[in-house]
Amino acid sequence: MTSQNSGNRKSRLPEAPATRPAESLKQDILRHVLYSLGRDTERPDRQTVFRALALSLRDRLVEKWIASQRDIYSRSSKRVYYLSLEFLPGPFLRENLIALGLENEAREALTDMGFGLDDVADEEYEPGLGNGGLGRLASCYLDSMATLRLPAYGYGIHYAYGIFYQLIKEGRQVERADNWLRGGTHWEFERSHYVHPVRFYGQVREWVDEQGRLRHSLENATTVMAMACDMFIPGHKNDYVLNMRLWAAKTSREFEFSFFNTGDYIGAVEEKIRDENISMVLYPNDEAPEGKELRLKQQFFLVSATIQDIVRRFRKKGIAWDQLPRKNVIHLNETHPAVAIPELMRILVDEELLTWEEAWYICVRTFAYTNHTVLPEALEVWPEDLFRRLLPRHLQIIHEINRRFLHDVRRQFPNDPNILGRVSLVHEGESRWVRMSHLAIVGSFSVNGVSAHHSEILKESVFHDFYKIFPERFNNKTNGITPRRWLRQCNPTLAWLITEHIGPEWLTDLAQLKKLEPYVNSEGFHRAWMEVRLRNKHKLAEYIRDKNGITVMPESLFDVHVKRFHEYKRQLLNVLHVIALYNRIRSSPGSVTVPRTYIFGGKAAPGYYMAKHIIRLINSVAYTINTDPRVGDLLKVVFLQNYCVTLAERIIPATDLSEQISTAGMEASGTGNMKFALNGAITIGTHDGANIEIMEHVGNENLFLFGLLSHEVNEMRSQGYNPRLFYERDSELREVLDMIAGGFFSPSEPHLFRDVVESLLNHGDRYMVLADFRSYVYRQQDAANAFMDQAAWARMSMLNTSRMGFFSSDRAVDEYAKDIWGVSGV
Ligand code: GPK
Repeated sequence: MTSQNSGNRKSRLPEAPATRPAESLKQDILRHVLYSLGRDTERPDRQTVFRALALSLRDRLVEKWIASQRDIYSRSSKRVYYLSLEFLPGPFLRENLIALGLENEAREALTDMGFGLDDVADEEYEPGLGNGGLGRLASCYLDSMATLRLPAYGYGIHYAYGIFYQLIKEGRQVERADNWLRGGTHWEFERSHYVHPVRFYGQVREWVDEQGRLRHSLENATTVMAMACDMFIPGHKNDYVLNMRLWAAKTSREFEFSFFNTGDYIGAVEEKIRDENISMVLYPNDEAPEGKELRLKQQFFLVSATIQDIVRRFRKKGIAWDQLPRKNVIHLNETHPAVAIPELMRILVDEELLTWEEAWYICVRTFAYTNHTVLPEALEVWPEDLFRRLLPRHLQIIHEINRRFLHDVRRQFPNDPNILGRVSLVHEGESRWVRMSHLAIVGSFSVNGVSAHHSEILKESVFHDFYKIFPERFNNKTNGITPRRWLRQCNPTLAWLITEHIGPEWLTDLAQLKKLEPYVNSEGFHRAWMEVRLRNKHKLAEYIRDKNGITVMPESLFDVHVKRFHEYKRQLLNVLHVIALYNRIRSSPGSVTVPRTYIFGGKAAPGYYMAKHIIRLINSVAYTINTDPRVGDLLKVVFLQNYCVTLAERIIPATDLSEQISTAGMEASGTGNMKFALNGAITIGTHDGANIEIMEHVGNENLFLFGLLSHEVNEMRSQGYNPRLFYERDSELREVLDMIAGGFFSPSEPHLFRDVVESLLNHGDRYMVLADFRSYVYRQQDAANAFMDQAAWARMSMLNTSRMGFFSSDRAVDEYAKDIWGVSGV
């Protein structure tokens, strides 16, 4: 104790020694309030306290990150680079507190300052740098890579505007810009001194050097700078921290100097703005690429800056280029960053002067590719003209890759000349398109799907020709989710109950949840389990009352359908059933006995007419039902606006029934399905994606599967599916569709929802909604019956949680590390 302290007793109570973690955290918070945020420490507001706490945690993260980097470096480990145009990390505060083991300390420090941790955490605005499943998967995987201590780096784009903020106005989706940086960035470090040039456009110059070699260089290119912004991803209580490096576009220096000479000041600034537009906004399309030039620029921007980073680190080792694949693996999250393949070729051939054969040998051993969708409209293609204009040298390289590839294929399949057109990297027809998935497959040593079912579909149909050519490249890695965020953080009371019974090891070894099974027969555990779940439902009911002004019964069956709006995900099928229930209530009171609360949430791409129309239909149906006095508490329909990670964390722990009802063969995996089941919700779903594996793990008796199998979907289609037959044969379905078409839910605009019904009856019902309607209705009845027996339902719920161990992202990432990347923890 210092003499100053001991001499100061009169004026203050003795403070606890500053070594106590809670006290030292409090001191750090106050220091940041004053010195980093410039606010009075006497009366900081909640937002200021949140920021100061975030900065205090960033201090701890950066120390651990430096140490982790030194470890990787000193061991000369093989590195994993995970390239993704999207990351959807969600709010960081709680996750970082849990990972650093500082939750209690933070609570104590804040209480001391007169704040509650929950209130402070609610101040955080999440970075929405992704659309949905694909971006969220990337973030779960970074969490697991950190927990497994893998020498890994996430690379993406620092969009100034993330996914739009969704408002529901008069039942319609309205998009608002998501200015997530408005409040400043307290989690990241901007490396303003640390930039890479990225070059677009220009012309390729061919020339012969003194050694007589044919050389290629780009002339008159436009240069934009990529500035690194680093965010830290800690492993779970292991002192290990990874970096997610996001690139922001900055105008080039040369340019800033040059405009002084031209005298056109405003024109120069306009050009600067144009350059910096590259990282301005995330494209809000899920599984339907927009095909805009700016998007291809974004892809190359990420790729070029990242490859420069990778090459810079590799060069420091001073070893030969052929060692690159032994020291690095570059993972492509979908085809969005696939232009990395020709970019690495360009560097090796044009700049490092390797032969084509040497360079290609290196490339194909360096890249691995994950496919996330089989929807034909989602398979990325670019007009060849656009490619030539923006990336002329890369197009030449793609042509050369293709020429050599087709040459080999011709030799391998001399009797199948048509295969060449099917597998070519360039689609040749009226117009020519570069096929990014073909490029990714040809340039990678590994191609994986994201569920067992999806990976089979890739081999059997979508990429069947490639499977014949490269059978050894194809493999499956079933998706997983991080149990830290998707149980421990979003459902702390359930997590606590679990830990109380089986200890905390499940947090990093989810298979341990199996140990809960003996407790499913314990009455005490039953009761506690259902109490926790009911409390979660109470909290969500309060939120619904606050936000939507609708009172829902916490005891009712919470039936939840949250995810992006897309026709294949069939929110429409759900609402058809809701209307059928409504009709039953009206026509034969007493026939519906289980009260239900339907909860919908999700964004539609702003240009996706039908998806937005379905949102509007759901809101209209909700209004009709919620205001019909005959319905009372039996049925409530709620649309929660702006579905995002933060909202998912509120909804999932309060869900009884999880809707996973895509047309069989169309959902690559799903990860929402896993989050719900892990938290004890029961799935109603189709035989699609990871639902099938969830069924295999939790048992067929503990979920409700229904509908056509994917081969039946195909057969029905090829035999000429006629949706009208279902309409004519099924009077309940007919009544529902007639009501929608006749304006029952839109009395002031009777034709409003006609297009929706038309798409089903007269435009082929591409997603087989009508074909699956009857079996869905039956399965929903089974679910309602099961819910009536609360003890049996509780049992199903507990068995779901206890059997979900396989779906941890730790398991998934471990498989990637062992089977694809060839890396292990440091
Ligand atoms: C797939 F292709 C895409 C895409 O552009 N966006 C996206 O979120 C999803 N996905 C699939 O739809 C899900 O089935 C899958 O679980 C998820 O990616 C992660 O693999």
